Amino acid sequence: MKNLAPAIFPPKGIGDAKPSNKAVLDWVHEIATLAQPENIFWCDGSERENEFLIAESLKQNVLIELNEKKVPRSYLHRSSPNDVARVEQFTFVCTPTKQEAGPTNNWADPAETYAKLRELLRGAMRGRTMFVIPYMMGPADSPLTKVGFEITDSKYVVLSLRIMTRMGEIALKRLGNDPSAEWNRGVHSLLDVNPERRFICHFPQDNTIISVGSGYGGNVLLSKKCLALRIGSYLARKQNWMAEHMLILGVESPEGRKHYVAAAFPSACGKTNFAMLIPPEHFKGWKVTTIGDDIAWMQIRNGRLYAVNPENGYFGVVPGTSYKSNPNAMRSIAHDTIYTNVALTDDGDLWWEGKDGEPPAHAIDWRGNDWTPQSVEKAAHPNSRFTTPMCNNPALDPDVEKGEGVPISAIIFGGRRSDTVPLVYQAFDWNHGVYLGATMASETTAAAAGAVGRVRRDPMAMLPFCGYNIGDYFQHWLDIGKQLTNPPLIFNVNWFRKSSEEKFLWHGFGENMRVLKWIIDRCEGTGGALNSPIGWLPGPHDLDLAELDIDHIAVDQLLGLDHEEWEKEIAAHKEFFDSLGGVVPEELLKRREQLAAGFDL
Ligand code: GTP
Ligand code: SPV
Ligand code: MN
Repeated sequence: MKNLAPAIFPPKGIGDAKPSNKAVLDWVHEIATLAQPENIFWCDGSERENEFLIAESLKQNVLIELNEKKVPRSYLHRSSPNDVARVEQFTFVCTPTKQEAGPTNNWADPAETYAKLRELLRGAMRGRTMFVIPYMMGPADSPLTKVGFEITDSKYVVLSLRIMTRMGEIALKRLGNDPSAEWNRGVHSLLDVNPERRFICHFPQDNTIISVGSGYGGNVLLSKKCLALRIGSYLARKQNWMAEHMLILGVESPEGRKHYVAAAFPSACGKTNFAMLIPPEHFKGWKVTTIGDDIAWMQIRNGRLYAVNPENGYFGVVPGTSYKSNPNAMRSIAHDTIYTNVALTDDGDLWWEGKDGEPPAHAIDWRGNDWTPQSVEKAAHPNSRFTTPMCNNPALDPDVEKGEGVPISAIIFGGRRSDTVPLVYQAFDWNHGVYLGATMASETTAAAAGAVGRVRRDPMAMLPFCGYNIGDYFQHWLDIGKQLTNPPLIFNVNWFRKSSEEKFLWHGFGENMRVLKWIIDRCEGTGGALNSPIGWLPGPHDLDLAELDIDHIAVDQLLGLDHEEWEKEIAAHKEFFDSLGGVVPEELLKRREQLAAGFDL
């Protein structure tokens, strides 16, 4: 079998940034003894190191060169066709008891799992280089910030983490030399990229992650879903903060009043797009800025929730990204970006479904095969991704590095629902908002392996990311609410409702500003709304739809409640809660009864 990650031998001064914390050194020694790499490369995240690793990656075909004029300092990576998305069925939470992992996680016994993984890792890095990556999640001066180390045998992981996290010296400084300091241990090995030996395992009580057999984003960039969400949520409950699958955006009125909102949509349901929204012409003078596009860490300060983005870059969905749908993303990925699983054109540029302009007459598809517009196969994989530093984003919020975070005025939940769920509505209060989050559902997407388009409950968009018992997670939300004297208002949105002809009823993208504006109006106490059984709904005149090409029938369909659909929906809430086997807090069960009563059910 072809060696997937042959060793590299750096010149002097590269790959020798050995940290001094003894706990880290002992752990690296332990893993090296087990995996037996050819050599150890201590990463510092420097420009020189990066250039060296890019050159080596080009030589070994881990990266493919692009046209320097079209996409400066950017590269294409192709993952194995068997390895293109998160694998929820092979993702485990290994708490001492099954009950701690709860009904929504795959649980495995920690001792047995460590033993199994040790066998898989034994000698796994023979002939390969073992990279040790120190990284920091969160702004340099935030109390929420965490340090992690990732050991990996993948250069793609090193190059990506340099974009996605604050890597190198800054992390070592934050950690210091105290051997008992809190830090995350992450071990990754490609092994032979075989789906039968692919496991993403979390040991929350040890602050440890071990991932083997994959080379794809969310499975191997251990900073992201593994640390910032699964381990993060576990730590957050213990330490009384929140780790959420949320974008964070700033929205400023022409008068200069600014609010921040956080929004939880499931994977591939619009977070990056919403976080980079450009208001339409009609909203001249309004400005939307990005704090983060995927993950929010929030803490309580003076009775309010404050959020930071733990990440330093965006790992975003490529297909559908265009100057029409998301100009800020297009500008962000125009340079210094790693692309994964998109198509390569004959002139060294990139192509994907939904990009501006005409498709090329010929390209090489994401698998490396010839492609023409007549091909049945897609040019880019539906879950193809860009990895780009957040500093590339023209709409980056000036307070993104602020350690205390930004105050959150509203929390928005949302999913992909063809029917039932209106464009937007507001929860009656915090606990009702927790109910909205706990019962939200979405049609599945290509971000995870498996069927696409199937409606599934995805509480707070955290179903694949909550690192402990979902019942305790709901309770944590309720407990946080009790400590807030000035809680964010909570909303639910659905950009994806369809007409009977299966067409989206709502324009989406920049036009979502109209919904955001109503949300801000509600926060400021000025927006109108109608009381309904599901929450506060905007009347057709409460939303500013001026200069939008939409008829009143579509508006009625977007904002309407269909009694039969809601009867089914409420039954599905009950079925979901029942399926969790008695862990759902009483308060949420009560809210369901109230909702049913509102529909005379
Ligand atoms: P993850 O990175 O997987 O967490 O995804 P995400 O939530 O950031 O989703 P993203 O913004 O990347 O959007 C995913 C897909 O939904 C893309 O193909 C977008 O073009 C599409 N999309 C985003 N916003 C809208 C919208 O408002 N309306 C419609 N119809 N599609 C949208
Ligand atoms: C998601 O699936 O929600 C992502 C992409 O943000 S990944 O990092 O692969 O999880
Ligand atoms: Mn995500």
